[in-house]
Amino acid sequence: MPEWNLSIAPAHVRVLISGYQSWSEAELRPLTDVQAVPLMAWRHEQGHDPAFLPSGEAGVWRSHTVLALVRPDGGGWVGAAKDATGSFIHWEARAKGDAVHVSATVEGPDVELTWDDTDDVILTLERRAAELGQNMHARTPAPQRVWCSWYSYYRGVTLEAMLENARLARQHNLPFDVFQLDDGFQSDLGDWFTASDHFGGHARDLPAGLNQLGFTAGLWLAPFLASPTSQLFADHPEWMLRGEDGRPLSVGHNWGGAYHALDTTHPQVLAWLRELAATARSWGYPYLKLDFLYGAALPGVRHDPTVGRAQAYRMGLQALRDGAGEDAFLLGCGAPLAASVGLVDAMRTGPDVAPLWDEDSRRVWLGDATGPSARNALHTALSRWYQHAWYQPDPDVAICRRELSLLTATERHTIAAMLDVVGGLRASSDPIAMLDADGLALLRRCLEISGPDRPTTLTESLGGAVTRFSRATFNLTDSRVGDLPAHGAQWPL
Ligand code: 9PG
Repeated sequence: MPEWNLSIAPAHVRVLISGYQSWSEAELRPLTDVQAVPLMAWRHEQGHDPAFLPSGEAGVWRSHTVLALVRPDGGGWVGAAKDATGSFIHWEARAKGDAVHVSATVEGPDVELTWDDTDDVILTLERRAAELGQNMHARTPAPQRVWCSWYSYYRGVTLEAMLENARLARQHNLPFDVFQLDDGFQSDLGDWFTASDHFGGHARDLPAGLNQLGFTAGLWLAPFLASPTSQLFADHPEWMLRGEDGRPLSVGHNWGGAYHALDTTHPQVLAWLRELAATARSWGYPYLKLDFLYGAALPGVRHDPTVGRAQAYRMGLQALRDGAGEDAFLLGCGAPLAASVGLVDAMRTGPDVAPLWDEDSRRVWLGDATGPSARNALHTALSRWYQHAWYQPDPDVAICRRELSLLTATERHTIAAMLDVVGGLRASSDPIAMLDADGLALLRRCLEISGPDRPTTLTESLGGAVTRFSRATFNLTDSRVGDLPAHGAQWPL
């Protein structure tokens, strides 16, 4: 296990970490702070890597794939991996008296790690991230502007609501590329080919109407999951990831209960995944949002015990890519980040946005900042700015509506600024009919493509994240700082 001892007082060091998967926190914090870990055990497998959790301790910070330590002069140390195709790379920084101790472990086949002592942490981290991207043949698609059904219709989405929003978007000449149907069209988790009762049709009935209006059709799938009530599980219990007792593991908690994960080392599972992606493609969906992907990488007993977790994950994702086709656009979500590079076009780089700023009770009292809120989404997506070298970052949707939302005008503006700074995929979920003139103007601004911005400093932060960029400054704290209101951004509209 590579280790480094740095003779620097921990009180002078900031740490920049990136959590395991899309929804896990990324942060820029004083090293002496506590790295929060959720109190509820089921959040460990749904928001983090249960095999390498956040420490829960003061002065101990864990990070996946990359780690940076920042000195007061802006220099510091950057740890990174050259490749993450079949391995998970775990970094830990630990305050020890007057020194900082760093260690790295590789789960899976050995990979080359890099450790830089640098006078410019920002640049060094960007260079090392770019190197990993090149080594893993990161995909560099054109930026997509996406309307997604989730954040206003949630599971109640209907075929007619999709078409109605697409018609209105066309009438208003809104520059969307993709209309993406999210969770709710399917009869059960795993039963993707049969429609839910409320959807009012079948997913295959939608693309033609969207195409006529000039939009590409997108579809959400959670391809590595199966609900205990699904036909998929009833037909193929042997396809599931198992516990030591030989029984299918029950993991996570969503859709009203726990669910199972597919064992992607099983050849029949890989064949099914190829067929699933190819079928969605044949229905007219060249854009797929592949969600809850962490399921294939959970610890468990696999059909082929010689295959590690990261490798098993990659095999499952490769099967989806093979089925969808080389030219399909794949957006990963709830996904181990670095292990996806080269197979996905875009990746969610933070928790879900919600039409509210923060949920203190869950974040502060339960130690869980992986839940849906504007604050959590901003905090994490901004702190992963360098990952544009790995995939097109998707920091989640803008919210421009005033109705059905607790966000203030300041907070809506801050989300828009974040989308500009991250410079990746643009998405919105607002029912178009709900947008007044101001809402439409803000949405148009949010859909303006820009390249990724760079931080100006990592030695200070307004709220525990990377908050100072060349094009905008963010105040993620709950108090005014100078001219910047709480939750505000200095960013010219
Ligand atoms: C559909 C949604 C949307 C959304 C995704 C994902 O940790 N969790 O419990 C958790 C549940 C749902 C969730 C994210 C995290 O949302 O990010 O865009 O597609 O699924 O069900």
